[in-house]
Amino acid sequence: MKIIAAKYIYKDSIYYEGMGVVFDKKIIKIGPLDTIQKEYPKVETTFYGGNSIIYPGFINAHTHLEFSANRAKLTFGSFIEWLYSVFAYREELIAALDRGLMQNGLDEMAKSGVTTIGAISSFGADMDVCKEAKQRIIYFNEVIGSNPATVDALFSDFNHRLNDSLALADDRFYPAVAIHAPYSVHPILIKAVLKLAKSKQLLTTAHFLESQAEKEWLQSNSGAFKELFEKYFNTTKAVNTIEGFLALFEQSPTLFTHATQANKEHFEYFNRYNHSVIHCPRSNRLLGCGRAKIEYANSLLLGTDGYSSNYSLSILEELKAALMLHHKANLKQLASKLIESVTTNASKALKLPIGEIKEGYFADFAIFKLAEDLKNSDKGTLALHTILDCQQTEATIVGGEII
Ligand code: MCF
Ligand code: FE
Repeated sequence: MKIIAAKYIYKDSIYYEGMGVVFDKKIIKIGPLDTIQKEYPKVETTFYGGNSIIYPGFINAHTHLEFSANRAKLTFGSFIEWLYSVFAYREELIAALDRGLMQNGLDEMAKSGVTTIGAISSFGADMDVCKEAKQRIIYFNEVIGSNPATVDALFSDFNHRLNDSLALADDRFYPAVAIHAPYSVHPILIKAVLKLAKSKQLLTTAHFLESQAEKEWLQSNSGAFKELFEKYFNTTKAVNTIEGFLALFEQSPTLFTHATQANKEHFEYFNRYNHSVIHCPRSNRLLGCGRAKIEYANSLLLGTDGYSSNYSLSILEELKAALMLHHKANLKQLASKLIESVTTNASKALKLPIGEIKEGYFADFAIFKLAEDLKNSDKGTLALHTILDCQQTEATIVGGEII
């Protein structure tokens, strides 16, 4: 058992002073430090100092560890050019992948305060490293394929990977399901996979309306995707419409990633069906996809995406980028909302006892020290200064242990 204390503790979106937390693998009690110390006199206290903040461990809801070998092979700047480069270099990137590269990504996330990771697995090459990771992993087995002739084979391959991951499930490793995107997965495959996910109560995620080209293809079978689909898949027609795709998810609250081309009505639809949006601002910028209208999302989460479309997996860098991208938003309010996107909102959307400092929840913490104590104690700026000033944690704790 341990006690930790700091100048501030972030709980229920409020920065409390003078509090301590008692925990072992899970959080046992939160309360005024002196009361807690009297109640647990034999338990040692670590106090992190004057300008420290204890947050629940941050959640990076979307990354692709299997693309960790990419630095400059994939083309940035335009989504369609990026997609062509994925087709050209996918094999090379997978061949260059090793445990060390994926572990570096996990370590980079840990330093930035990430204690739970949504890992999209396209091939299953990241299963071992995720299983042995120090953080908690939501392991999203991806299904992809738009050719109806291959649906059975693809489902069987997906099912195999899913079952392998289900055999490893525990409170650090949560198997789940990723449907790649509306342009790349046949509705028959989507239905089969969602049915399975529902029966096993697995979380679901999907890339959605990431680029202008994707939207054009889904709406009118035209635009830059047309040539690509003709060339690689010998087809001139999208397998889903936007509305048809979304309708498949009505019974399955889902985490939709990107949504840069989603309009107000799409966001209202997400809100109505308890879907969440995972925002990946750096990936969106680097692939030329534009700005997601996050102001319309009720449940907003944040993701770094992978090295396939980013230059680091630090969630602190992602928070900074989000703060800069949405330049019309009120600065302090946006900062608070972004901190919620990596804590409370993710907690609710993932339906796990994480992302909040709450009795009975996992003892996962991200502890930061601000560059300077905020003399005027304007708590409205604590979220902002966490994002601006912090490059890494003082300590990252998962299941009660420093990682
Ligand atoms: O999120 C980014 C951009 N959008 C879509 N897919 C991916 C991203 N990073 C990696 N991917 C993967 C995806 O999971 O690349 C493949 C899929 O396996 C691209 S689709 C041919
Ligand atoms: Fe992605």
